[in-house]
Amino acid sequence: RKLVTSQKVVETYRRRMEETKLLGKEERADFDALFPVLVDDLTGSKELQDMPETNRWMRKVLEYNVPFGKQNRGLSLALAYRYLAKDLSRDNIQLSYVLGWCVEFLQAFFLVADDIMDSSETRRGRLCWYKVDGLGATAFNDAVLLEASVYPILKKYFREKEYYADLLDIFHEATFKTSYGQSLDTRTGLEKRLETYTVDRYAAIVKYKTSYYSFYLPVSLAMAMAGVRDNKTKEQARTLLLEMGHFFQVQDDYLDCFGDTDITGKIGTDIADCKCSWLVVAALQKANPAQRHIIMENYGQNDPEKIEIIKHLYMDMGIPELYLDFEEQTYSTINKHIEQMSPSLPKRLFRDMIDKLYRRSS
Ligand code: GPP
Ligand code: MG
Ligand code: MG
Ligand code: MG
Repeated sequence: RKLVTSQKVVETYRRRMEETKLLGKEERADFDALFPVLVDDLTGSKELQDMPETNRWMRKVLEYNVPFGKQNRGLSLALAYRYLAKDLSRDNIQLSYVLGWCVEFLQAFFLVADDIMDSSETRRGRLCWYKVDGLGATAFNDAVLLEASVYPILKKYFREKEYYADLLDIFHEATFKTSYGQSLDTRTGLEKRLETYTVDRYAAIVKYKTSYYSFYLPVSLAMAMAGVRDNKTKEQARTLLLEMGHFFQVQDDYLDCFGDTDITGKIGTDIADCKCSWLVVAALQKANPAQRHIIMENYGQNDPEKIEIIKHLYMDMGIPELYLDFEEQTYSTINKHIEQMSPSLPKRLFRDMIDKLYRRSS
């Protein structure tokens, strides 16, 4: 196993992240510049001045867990706002960045919690937060801190806006749906009943655990900010964004098994955790009795030899090729759906988003 926390790996990972980010370089610099401001907002409030050492802890939690990702969600929100807004003022652009960071805070909360549930080792090229300094279960409260960070920021920057209540609603709904998806994901993995690993079960898990918060949430927040009120328009965007989310999670599942850890920044855990991954669903669908037996005997156990057996079986069964086919076909279907969208929606936004995902390796 490679030493994933070495400086070189961290640098490779960060360079790769820089290359693959959405938005232009300058806009990204403005976006990045806001993060320390928000950290100061959260940890420097008058009210919490009697908690100096916890403010220092909070700073550490934020600085370790929030930046350093691809920031796809935060940046796609900013991009969406640019395409959707009728009057693009500097102030509103800044506000879209603030909102983008709020999505990144929520994402950091999900990831810290997800890594505990999935018994993962690394994230974004470094140790998972719960593995740092033996934090263990204490990291659960840090996940709560990250989620709770969203709301003081929303209050400070958006309280006076007519769309403030919409923002709160959208965040609450996305969190609720994501926890539903995560619940089905983790319980399916625990029960280990491979007969339940169907295409429908897979689609339900992914729609809830990933697509809502990763794709619908950022665009839906940008729509609220930009004053897009038409329900039909919102519904159309939602359908397409959930489709994109499905595409994204299939890629995530592929990379968990066949990705390069130096580039993804995380060591895969899906086989050991008996996850209802796209790969195992595909393999179960086309397995003959002997292959099914191999899956039954070896899937879902934290044993490097058994994990290797599953990986080899996937290769023997042509699952990576099946994945490449799926990626090509889905990419073209999604592009077709983008072209069919109503003219009231900015097609360029969706094209930019799907092009960032196509053939991704991180
Ligand atoms: C991705 O699953 C889903 C999430 C990160 C949502 C977590 C939701 C919670 C309510 C905690 P994954 O485990 O495949 O992601 P990764 O591969 O990045 O670990
Ligand atoms: Mg995980
Ligand atoms: Mg997970
Ligand atoms: Mg994964």
